[in-house]
Amino acid sequence: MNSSVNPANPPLVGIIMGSQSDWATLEHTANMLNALNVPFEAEVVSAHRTPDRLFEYAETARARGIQVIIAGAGGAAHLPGMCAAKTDLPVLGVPVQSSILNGVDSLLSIVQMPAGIAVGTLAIGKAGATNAAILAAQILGLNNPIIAEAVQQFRLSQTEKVSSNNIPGQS
Ligand code: RP5
Repeated sequence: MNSSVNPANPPLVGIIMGSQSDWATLEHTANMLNALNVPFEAEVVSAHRTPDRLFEYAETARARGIQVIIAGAGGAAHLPGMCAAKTDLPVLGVPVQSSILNGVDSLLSIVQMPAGIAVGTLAIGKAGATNAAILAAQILGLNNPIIAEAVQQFRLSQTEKVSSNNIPGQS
């Protein structure tokens, strides 16, 4: 799951997830970052099962060149909030669609941060995972015109797809 990091193009986004089982969701984040040519790394870091690893990850991320962290977790999803507590980098939280409560548990666990520590919370599942990548690219694009242009091109192509998409039997 660890992305192969190109030393000439070090990761700007860190994707972390609470379990290997979250990859089916966070894979959509990775796919969109790849589509936008944003270098990233991806790791399993659990708030509950590997808390020391989480603290180390969050505390060292900025020094390693990471500028935005995307944290996905399901159920009692403390990963994004605990990560945000240990770094001043922007943290985007992706609620994974859990099997028992359908991801509403994940969403509420991530979104209801107490005032003072911020997590930007996305939608449950694939849409949130995809949009987390786009939002991360937009944040990076504030200081990186190449990434800003990639986001712009993606939006244009998306608009064109909708415009040229005839409804079957109606054209
Ligand atoms: C959370 O528990 C993970 O983020 C995952 O969504 C959920 C279930 O994990 P597994 O039991 O599949 O490892 O910590």
